[in-house]
Amino acid sequence: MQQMENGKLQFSTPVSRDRVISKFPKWYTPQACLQMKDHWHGRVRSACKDRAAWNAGMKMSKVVVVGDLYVGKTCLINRFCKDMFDRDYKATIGVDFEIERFELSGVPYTLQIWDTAGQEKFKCIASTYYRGAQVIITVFDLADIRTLEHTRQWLEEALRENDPGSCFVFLIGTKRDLLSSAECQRTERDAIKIAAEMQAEFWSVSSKTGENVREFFFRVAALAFEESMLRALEGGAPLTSEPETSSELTAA
Ligand SMILES: Nc1nc2c(ncn2[C@@H]2O[C@H](COP(=O)(O)OP(=O)(O)O)[C@@H](O)[C@H]2O)c(=O)[nH]1
Ligand SMILES: [Mg+2]
Repeated sequence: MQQMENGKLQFSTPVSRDRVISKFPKWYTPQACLQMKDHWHGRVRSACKDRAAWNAGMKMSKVVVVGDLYVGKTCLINRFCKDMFDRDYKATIGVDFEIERFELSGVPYTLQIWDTAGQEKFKCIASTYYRGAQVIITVFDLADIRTLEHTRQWLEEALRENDPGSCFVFLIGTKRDLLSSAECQRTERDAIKIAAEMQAEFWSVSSKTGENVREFFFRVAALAFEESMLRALEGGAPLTSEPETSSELTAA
């Protein structure tokens, strides 16, 4: 249930219980992760306790999903947003994004998750699709190594429409269920190297079985939320993901 009030989107229903994130979600592998701490930034922790502070913050992030046709982008979004897997799913023309509402450390937060609606077929996605993204999810098929090689180009294209350093980048290998564990390990090793080059966090998932899908999106929500809060608190200054200093920890 949502309605417009003073030009702002208002939600009249509470966030569903399975979207409540109380603990900072963990990375998939330490070899390719955006940051390794397992708790909220001290300033964010204190701000979360203060309603006035978080009311001033940004409460929505745009997430764009890119990658070759058929790698499983739509299935990934559907598994998380609708908890379904449909082998014959076809993107509905005209529907561009899903809205997912979370509650993190008691604070409401929304992800706007954009699907390409088939534009990637022509290897040419409209620039409005990328613009203003805080999170870029580059997707490849673990069972088709060429799609991994193409992720660099997809990322380059997405970054062209955004300020350098303003986006979180994820590299996602899908269809894990189709590979033996030996095959999976081999491909993951290659993917981790590319993720490091791209300064991306790597995850390996299956939308068919649901493996790691929820964990992955919780991680996306947590990192985007934390960064938005910090940006709001710091008045728009660019952020680093450096570890907290001891003074920040004691201040919390
Ligand atoms: N086995 C398996 N098949 C998948 C998985 N994810 C997607 N697929 C299949 O891959 C095909 C393309 O998926 P889709 O999400 O439409 O790809 P998109 O073009 O990147 O959006 C479909 O036939 C899906 O059923 C997965 O995790 N496991
Ligand atoms: Mg699709």
